[in-house]
Amino acid sequence: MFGALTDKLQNLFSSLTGKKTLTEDNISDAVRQVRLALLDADVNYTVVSDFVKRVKEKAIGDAVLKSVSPGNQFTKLVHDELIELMGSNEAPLDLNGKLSVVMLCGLQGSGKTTTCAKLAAFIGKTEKHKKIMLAACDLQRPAAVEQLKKLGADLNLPVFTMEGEKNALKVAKRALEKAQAEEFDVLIVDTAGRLHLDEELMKELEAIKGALNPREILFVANATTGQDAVKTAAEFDKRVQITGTILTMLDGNARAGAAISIREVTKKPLKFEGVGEKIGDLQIFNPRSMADRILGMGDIINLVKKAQENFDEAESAELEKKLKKATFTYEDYLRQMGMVKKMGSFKSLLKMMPGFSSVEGLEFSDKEFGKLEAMILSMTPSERQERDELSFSRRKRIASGSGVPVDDVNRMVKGFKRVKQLFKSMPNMKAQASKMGIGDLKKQMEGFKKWR
Ligand SMILES: Nc1nc2c(ncn2[C@@H]2O[C@H](COP(=O)(O)OP(=O)(O)O)[C@@H](O)[C@H]2O)c(=O)[nH]1
Ligand SMILES: [Mg+2]
Repeated sequence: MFGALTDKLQNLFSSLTGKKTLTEDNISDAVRQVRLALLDADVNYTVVSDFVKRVKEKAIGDAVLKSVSPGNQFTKLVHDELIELMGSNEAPLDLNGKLSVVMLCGLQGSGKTTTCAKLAAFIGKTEKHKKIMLAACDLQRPAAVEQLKKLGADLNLPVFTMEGEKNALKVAKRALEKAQAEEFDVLIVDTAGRLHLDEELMKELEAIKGALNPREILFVANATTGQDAVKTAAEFDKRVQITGTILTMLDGNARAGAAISIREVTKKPLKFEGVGEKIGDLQIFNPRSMADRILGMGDIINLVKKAQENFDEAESAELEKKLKKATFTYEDYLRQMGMVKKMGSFKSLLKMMPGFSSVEGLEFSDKEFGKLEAMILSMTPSERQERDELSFSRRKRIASGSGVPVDDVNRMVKGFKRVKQLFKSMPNMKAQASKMGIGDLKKQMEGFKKWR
């Protein structure tokens, strides 16, 4: 995600691994390199200076206590400090009002309108009982109202608009009245993009805030703009006192600058991150997960979360038990692959992890899944339970039964064995995720690597 910064830090850490102890000299050198790498990644200057000062003090303090594996020690230090800088914990939305107004603001094109819809979908999923309405208060761009209307229609949620109205404040007030009258729980308000220098539009935003008294005023920041996003966030905060930030475009050429400095500069939490154009591409901002990604340690937390969302809990627990006892059958494999397919391509998930940028043979299209299903259904019950060795003649029979070449059957058998092996060598992912430190993370990686 943050290519250059991640590479530089990883090189630095591995160069420290060769050292016997952390001395004041090599600490100074390492800290200098961290400083340059962060500045290069467009992290705010003051934030960088304070950061490296803290890292240095702690590294020197640490060195006296224990002089083992300086590389790991230093990596852990930087990792911990990054987490702290980004807020330590997840910051949940405040939706505790009778009617909670959530207002989004920011520059043009930062992702506000899309994020309104993503947020609505997120709240709809996590707090199913809540009645949600969207309000289209961007009247600067004619297409903006249509855009929100379409997104709302896709989500089956009402979008408040006033055709022909030019005054955003009026629309905001009416939206609030309607939401109150109809007892909505959440009103998500889209606003026009504006520069903090545009006095008239900033006054409009203040007026909307005054009328709606939002519980959340979220600044939407495009992460590819680095420090510019941070400066703008601070300006918006001065005018309307934001309650948090949502970073968008983290799937693109994002620079780490915004993620690392925005909380420290505004003193307001990072609440969500946008990682794509689709409605589901929004996740809670997790400082530990972000630190992992910045340091190139893969994104285990989000991987596990995504897996949990899409895997049937009971069914996977059952499969896991079977795998441990080695009674995993081809039928289980088929079910497993069905879940993997639901989860999206396994490959894109594995890509979030270090050393996995090029995993082959893990993608499942509907067509491939159909083939897999046909092959497994062409097997006899005892073949499916691995009670019969799959000899060449059996494979040929399965191939003709399912209308595929024998090669495909061979590949399917190999896939089955691989998955069986993978899950045997993998510790229980769910239990691990919550209490994972760097050491555990590495162990987990080893599990995956062995399989590869
Ligand atoms: N890749 C990517 N695109 C995004 C993300 N969020 C929004 N977009 C896209 O960015 C463009 C501008 O978004 P929009 O919501 O209209 O921005 P607004 O002007 O702030 O309302 C649209 O094409 C969105 O699909 C994101 O997290 N990742
Ligand atoms: Mg918009």
